[in-house]
Amino acid sequence: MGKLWNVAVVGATGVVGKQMIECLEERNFPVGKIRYLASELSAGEILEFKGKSVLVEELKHDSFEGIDIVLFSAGGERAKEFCPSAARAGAVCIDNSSAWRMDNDVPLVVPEVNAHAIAQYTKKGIISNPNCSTIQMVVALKPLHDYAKIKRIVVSTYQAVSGTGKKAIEELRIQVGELLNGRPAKAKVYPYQIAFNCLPQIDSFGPNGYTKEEMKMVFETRKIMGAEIGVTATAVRVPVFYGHSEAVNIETEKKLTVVKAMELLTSAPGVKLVDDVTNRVYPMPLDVAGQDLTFVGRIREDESIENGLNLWVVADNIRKGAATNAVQIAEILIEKYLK
Ligand code: L14
Repeated sequence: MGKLWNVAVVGATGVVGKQMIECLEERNFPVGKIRYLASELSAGEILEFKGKSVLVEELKHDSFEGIDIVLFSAGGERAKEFCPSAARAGAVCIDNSSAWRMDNDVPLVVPEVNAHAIAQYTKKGIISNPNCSTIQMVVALKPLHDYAKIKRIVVSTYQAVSGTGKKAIEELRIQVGELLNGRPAKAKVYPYQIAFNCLPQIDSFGPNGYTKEEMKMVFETRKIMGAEIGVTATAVRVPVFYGHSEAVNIETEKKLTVVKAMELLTSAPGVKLVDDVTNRVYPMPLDVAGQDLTFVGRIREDESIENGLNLWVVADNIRKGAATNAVQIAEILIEKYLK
C-alpha cells in the first residue's frame, strides 16, 4: 500500500467544503487521518467520510498539527488569517479564496494549464485555487492559445447562485416558491431579486466601474496562462443553481478555423467538446452539473475581425470551478512533490 496523507478540510460544512470531501472519496485520495474544521457556528456538526462519522471541530491556529494537506474553503478573511498557521505547522494549504491568488510567492494553479507552477508551493506553503469562472475559461482556451496565441479575450459570464454558498441557493429556491404563490420575494443575500432575473453584479464594484469578479478574470487569466493577454469581462448572476456558462470571444495572432479549434479541443485534457448545432447539441448548466469536465460548444468564427472565434463554455462551478480543481492539485502534490 502507498503512503497515506493526513488531510484537513477547512469550511467542511460549506457547499465547496462538502464537495471537496465528496471528491476525496470519489477519487480515492489516499487519506490517512481526516479532520473537518469550520467556524464556531458549525463546530459540533457530524459529517461523514467514507461511511464513518467525523466531528466538525472549530478552526483554530493550532488545528493543523500532524496534517499534511489542507483544503481550505472558508472565505478570504479566514484564509488570510489561518493559511500561514497551517503552513507553519508543516502542511501545504490549497486555498479556494481570492486572498492569496495574486501573491507572487503563491502559485495559482489549474492542472490542465500550469501544473508546473505547483513547484512554487515551497515559498509560502500555500497554493491558490483560481476563481471558478477563470478556471473553466482557461481550461478551454489553453489548447487554442498554444496553437494560435490569443491576443485578447472578451467574456460574459452567466453564473450560478451556488458560487455564493448555501444561503444563496436557499434564497433562489425560496423566492421562486414565494413568487409562484403570489407573494413578494425577499432579497437578503443579493441586492435584488434573483428569481426570474439577471444581476449584472458579482462581488463589489471597484474604482474603474468593474466588479472584483470581473477583474479576477483579467488578472488570474494572465497569471495562469503566463501571458500578457488582454482580457475584458462582464460577470452576471443568473437564476441557475449549479453550473457557470460563459460566452467567450477570442482574437488570435494566427488563424484558427472552427475545424482546427474543434480538433484541438477534442484532444485537450479536461475538455469535452459538445458541438453539433444541426442537432441542437451544445452544453448547458443543467447537463453539466455533477460532472468534472469543462464543456465547450457553439464554436464559430467571429466574422467581424480577421482572426476571431466565439465559444460557449460551461462547467460545474462547485466541482471543476472549486473542489475538483483543488483535489487535482493535491493529487499532483503528493505524486510529484511531497515525501
Ligand atoms: O473569487 O459566485 O472565488 O459569489 C467568490 C464568490 C467566486 C464567485 C471567488 C460567487 C468568488 C463567488
